[in-house]
Amino acid sequence: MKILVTGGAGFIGSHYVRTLLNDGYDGYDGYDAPEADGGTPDAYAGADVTVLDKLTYAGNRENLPAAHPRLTFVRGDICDAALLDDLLPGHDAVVHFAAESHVDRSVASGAEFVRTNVLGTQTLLEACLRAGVQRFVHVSTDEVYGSIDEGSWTETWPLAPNSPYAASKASSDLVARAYWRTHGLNVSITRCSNNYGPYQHPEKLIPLFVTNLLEGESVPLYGEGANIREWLHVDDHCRAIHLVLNRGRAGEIYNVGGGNERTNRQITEQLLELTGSDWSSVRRVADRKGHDLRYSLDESKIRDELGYAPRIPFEQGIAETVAWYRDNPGWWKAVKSASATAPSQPARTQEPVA
Ligand code: NAD
Ligand code: TDX
Repeated sequence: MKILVTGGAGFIGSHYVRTLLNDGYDGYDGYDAPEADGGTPDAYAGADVTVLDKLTYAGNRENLPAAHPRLTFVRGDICDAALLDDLLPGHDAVVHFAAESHVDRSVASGAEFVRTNVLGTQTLLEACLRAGVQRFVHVSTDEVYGSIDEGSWTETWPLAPNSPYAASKASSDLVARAYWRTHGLNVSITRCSNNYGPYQHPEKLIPLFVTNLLEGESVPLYGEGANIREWLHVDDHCRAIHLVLNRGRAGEIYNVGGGNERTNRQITEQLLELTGSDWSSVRRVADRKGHDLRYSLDESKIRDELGYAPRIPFEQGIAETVAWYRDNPGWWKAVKSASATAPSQPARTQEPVA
């Protein structure tokens, strides 16, 4: 088997690739397979992995092994149809993480979000048809549903995205579904809540706050800090994606939540405690434009149909995450200084196979 992973040098994609290369999904350890399924083994165990990543400010080659006998790393753009036509033949599956992912950046400028997230996804889907790729998992987000004051979204909820980021993701979900409905491409879509864990870019709430606090700097809390997010460890998200890759049905959408709803004030309080800081380090700043109040997913479909259950309790995961940033200052200091200076560099190069 051969899997192409787009965006595999980013936060979630690199976690997925590292786990694949470490044979971390074999047998779905930790999951209750549905009885009818009899605990189907991982069809992609031992697969070769091609990572296609543009290495924007958010991508980092150091998030992946420098060399591995089953890894091929290609620097390139999912909008580059000629590159995709070269690369895709021979791949059995595509797991599509590549995206512009930061809401605040989309508020400042939305063009790159539409280009990569919408046009890039469509270019990739079209190339998959040409190459005869058999399976496609499109990684999406809970933000496509908008904001919900009470209750939780099921997969049939209407899409009402509020930020340019969320709108571009909702558009790409619809395009992905259309390639299933029109062309019969075997596409499944996952919609996950907020992830946290190691190797997350320090522009996002948790790594920004942790790294600032570790450096003795203040942290910018938007508005009243009353906005609610549902947090899931990146490892649980990736396990859900791999489960959907193996067992998800064509044309179906699977929410991936976790049930850990927290206000941003609660998250801040916890990070202050874990870093030995106090509220004097917190700066109240102007709210994000169009700031969604609350996200909450109903994930009974993936639990009931695929036997998924997250396995990292939030208190444990957040403590381990803070410890990881404390232990790896070299990683985030380099990322912080690079993203302060370097623009995105589109380029295409392929590394030799190890
Ligand atoms: P990220 O920003 O850390 O990584 C994105 C990766 O995509 C980077 O490596 C970047 O270089 C690459 N990329 C960007 N544009 C590209 C292009 N045109 N061609 C090829 N590669 C390109 O993002 P992340 O947090 O790892 O998110 C991964 C996916 O998961 C995204 O699709 C995002 O919408 C989705 N998601 C994220 C979260 C979250 O909490 N972070 C939650 C739900 C869903
Ligand atoms: O400095 C900050 N201060 C602050 O109060 C930042 C960066 C964020 N926040 C708030 C805004 C949100 O309510 O924290 C919350 C989380 O913010 P982000 O980390 O930017 O995440 P969010 O906007 O919720 O989007 C994330 O989850 C869904 C990911 O970035 C998306 O890619 C994913 O789809």
